[in-house]
Amino acid sequence: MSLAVTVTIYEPAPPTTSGGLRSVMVTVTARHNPPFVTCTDMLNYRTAGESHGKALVTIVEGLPARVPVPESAVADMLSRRRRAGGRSRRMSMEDDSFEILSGVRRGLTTGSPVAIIIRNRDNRSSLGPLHVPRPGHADLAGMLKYGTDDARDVAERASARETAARCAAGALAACLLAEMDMHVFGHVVAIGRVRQSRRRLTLEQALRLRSLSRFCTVRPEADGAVAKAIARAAARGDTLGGVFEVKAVGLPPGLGGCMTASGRLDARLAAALMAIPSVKGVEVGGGFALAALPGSRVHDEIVLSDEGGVARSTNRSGGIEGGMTNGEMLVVRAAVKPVPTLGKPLRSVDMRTMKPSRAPVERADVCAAPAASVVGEAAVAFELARAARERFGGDTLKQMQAAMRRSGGP
Ligand code: EPS
Repeated sequence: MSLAVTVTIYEPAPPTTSGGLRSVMVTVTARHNPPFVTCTDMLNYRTAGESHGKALVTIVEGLPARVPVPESAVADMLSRRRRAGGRSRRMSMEDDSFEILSGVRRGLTTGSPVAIIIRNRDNRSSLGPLHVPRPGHADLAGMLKYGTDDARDVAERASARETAARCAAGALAACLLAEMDMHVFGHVVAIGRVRQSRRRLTLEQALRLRSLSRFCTVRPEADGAVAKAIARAAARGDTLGGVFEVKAVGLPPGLGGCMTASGRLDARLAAALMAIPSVKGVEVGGGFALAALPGSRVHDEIVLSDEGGVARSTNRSGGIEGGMTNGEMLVVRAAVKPVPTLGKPLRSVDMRTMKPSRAPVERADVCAAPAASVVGEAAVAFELARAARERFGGDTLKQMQAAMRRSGGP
């Protein structure tokens, strides 16, 4: 079926005349399966909610229609984050039960925004003021920014509780990626000084091993050493940091871009990871270590593959060159600083009296790196899904899958 329509367009002014409107005739071909793909809303999410408020809310816009979203996918991501070792008693109080309020019908996305609510069990509105800022927390910077001597409102939003809502968004993104055979995997590689030695594993093996580890590592046999390190820190009134790694497989070449600064996928991944509370550093592939090596020992040689295409003999670039995926496995790592709320607190100042004081001791986690590894996985999944939406468009999952096949992706 063809349809003739008149469109009025604005013509930019040539240097000597004024601009004007002009009508042109265009023919629109309407078919059942349009040969073009559109992407009306790029993938985005927002969260609302405070640590001890009534609930956390996530709204995800821009998912294509008809993506299977089993509730178990969201439940699994939330429960992995909640159960990750090193947390405070708060984690046994919360159950992170959630409700999908919109955008999913009979287990499939409809294309409309997906809203998810996670109710807080510990929803005390009666928490007292916080006049002494904790070094390393958002307290002092937030007090100065908002012109207050009470950091409670700042701390309530800056709290890592909000990352539960990010995990819900990431779980939806992972559902979309899975339909395109892309899979994201986060795991802890170090807690304090306890480092996990590297291990070559298939995704299935890694998933199985991680499910056996309380600390989200692929070395469950080392859980004892990690637990000891965390318990020792807690007994000293101290906290620990760590490093997590996120890998992604099945990525087609060309996610992200090199034409604009904002298109670069490595920059976007770094921003998403740095936005996780307590993350102080991000590296891609060989990362900081590459800076000390000559180019000949850094760059991944391009060789002919058995299938007649090209392959890489190594993957020191971590799957990204020029801000785009190159078809290899994505490897990113993030450094998580120790939790700022200490049992044996550091020096600070009472902002009401301006007298020296010790930082307050509040219930808090001892080590957030295991939970952060789940949040990191969610964050990377979301950025990859966003980049895939940009590259493949589509109002429906099928259109997106077809566009990916046409692009020569796997
Ligand atoms: C947090 C402090 C702890 C954590 C909380 C983040 O909460 P509370 O002060 O109530 O003991 O448990 O994290 C979560 C509740 C969560 O779900 O991750 C902080 O100050 O950042």
